[in-house]
Amino acid sequence: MKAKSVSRRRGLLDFGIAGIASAAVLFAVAQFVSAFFATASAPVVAMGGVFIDLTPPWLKDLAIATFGTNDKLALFISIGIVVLVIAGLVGVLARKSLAAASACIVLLAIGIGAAIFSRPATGAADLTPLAIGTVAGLLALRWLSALAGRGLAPDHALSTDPENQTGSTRRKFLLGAGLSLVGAAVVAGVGQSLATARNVADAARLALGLPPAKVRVAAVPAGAQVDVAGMPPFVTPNKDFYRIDTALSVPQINPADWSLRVHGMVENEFTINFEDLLKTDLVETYLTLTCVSNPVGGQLVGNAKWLGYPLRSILERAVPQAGADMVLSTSYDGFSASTPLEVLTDNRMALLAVGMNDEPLPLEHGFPVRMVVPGLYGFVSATKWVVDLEVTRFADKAAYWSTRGWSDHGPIKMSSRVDVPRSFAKVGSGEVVMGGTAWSQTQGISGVQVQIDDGEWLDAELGSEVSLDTWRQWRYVWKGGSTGNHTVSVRAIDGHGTVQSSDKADPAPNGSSGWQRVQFSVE
Ligand SMILES: Nc1nc2c(c(=O)[nH]1)N[C@H]1C(S)=C(S)[C@@H](COP(=O)(O)O)O[C@H]1N2
Ligand SMILES: [Mo]
Repeated sequence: MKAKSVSRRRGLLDFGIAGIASAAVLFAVAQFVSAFFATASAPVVAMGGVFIDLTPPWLKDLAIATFGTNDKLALFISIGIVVLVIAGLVGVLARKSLAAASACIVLLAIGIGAAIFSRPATGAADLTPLAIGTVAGLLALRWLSALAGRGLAPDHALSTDPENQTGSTRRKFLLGAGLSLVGAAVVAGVGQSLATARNVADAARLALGLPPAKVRVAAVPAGAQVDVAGMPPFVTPNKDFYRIDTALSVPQINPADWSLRVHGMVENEFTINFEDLLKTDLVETYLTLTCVSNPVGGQLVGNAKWLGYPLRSILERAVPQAGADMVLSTSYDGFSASTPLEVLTDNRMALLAVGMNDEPLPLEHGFPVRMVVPGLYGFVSATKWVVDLEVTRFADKAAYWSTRGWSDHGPIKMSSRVDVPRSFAKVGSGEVVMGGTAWSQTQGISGVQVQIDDGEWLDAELGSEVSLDTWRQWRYVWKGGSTGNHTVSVRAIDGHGTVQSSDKADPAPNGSSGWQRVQFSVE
């Protein structure tokens, strides 16, 4: 009686393991084959993409608030856990009926296939990796459940001597399951390197030499960087530049295949390819990008030197029709942004950018071409991997985030940040040199004030201004205070004398506001 229940529990466990190992085989084989197809042909990438697109705004905020820019890793781990549970259950089902379990796998595969097919930039051929993976997974399940079933003496058994037979057959099962898992890991790993090696975009980017700008921007004056230890650099290096997007796998676009279609409410529809874009009069500009999800005091803001062609010139060539008030830009992977036509045609330096800090755009920042627009949050303006510009009306079209509860307009709210001291820093007694950053793109920053504890607001020194579209650093030397806890608050004043709003607002739906207050202690 007791022996029987132990063997039953072990049977369930083994079949659960068989299910999980088979799923590992399925996903690994599909991942491997996907190296030869669109990136979204990999089941995990496609499922994650669908999940992101269906994520309600509150969950997206929560994910960014909790995991920051690790939100994608968190998503992959969650998908892994769900797959693990389902695979275990399917394995257990195989104990009763292999046919039923196989049917379940086929049904789940059809669901995943629908996810792959629904992704932008995939076609029917991109179902091949999943199909091959599914066949491998079904074979693995058949094999492993046969091995697991043999271990199930006496109730399932071929054997007459339960003790001996179950011992050696179980070892065979565990060996088979282990082999499947290790094999899956190896296949997935090789597939990953293969995909990297076959990344044509990466190779093309390395080989690309960008032409120099016709209009160069002056070098950043030394005074833009204030003399405070621990300040972020005035120009954010590409590798440190924040990255926010809905793309689970970075789109790989060969510039030779890239083109931008300009159409909609225009007199002259046209398409421009990369070669012709590089022949235009390129200009350089420093511009500070900001994400609408940036909380007060947050790090989703970065400043770079961009090289590109003015969007104003693109639109002059297209000639927008009367009544149009928006440009809907769409990326290769289906993201879209709604930018007021006015903002793209006034005299601010909105660019179709090809270069970032004297290099071609990094792949994850939009290679080969993206938009950057002074004064607007990225979600309504900074489309990476841009391939389509439709001149239209706000009344007729809505962009990616606007259909998910975010605003359809997104001017950046003036903000300021304390970079030094960091929250809960311990400082020595005596002078404390503080510093931070403030931005109000298109208006500029004319002042920054700090408040220590509940004291008066005092003017900070400002780093040199590089342009109205870039952030400005500040510095304040505090004479020091008594041992114990203190706070420093900061607020900015823009080029028109307007003081940064103290109203506290969360990022959704159109950007955070309020004054940052940092706690630190004097030791
Ligand atoms: N294709 C694409 N472009 C996109 C996004 C995206 O999800 N997909 N996100 C936008 C958002 S919300 C921001 S804040 C900026 C961030 O640009 P970065 O990753 O280069 O910093 O890109 C914008 N462009
Ligand atoms: Mo953003």
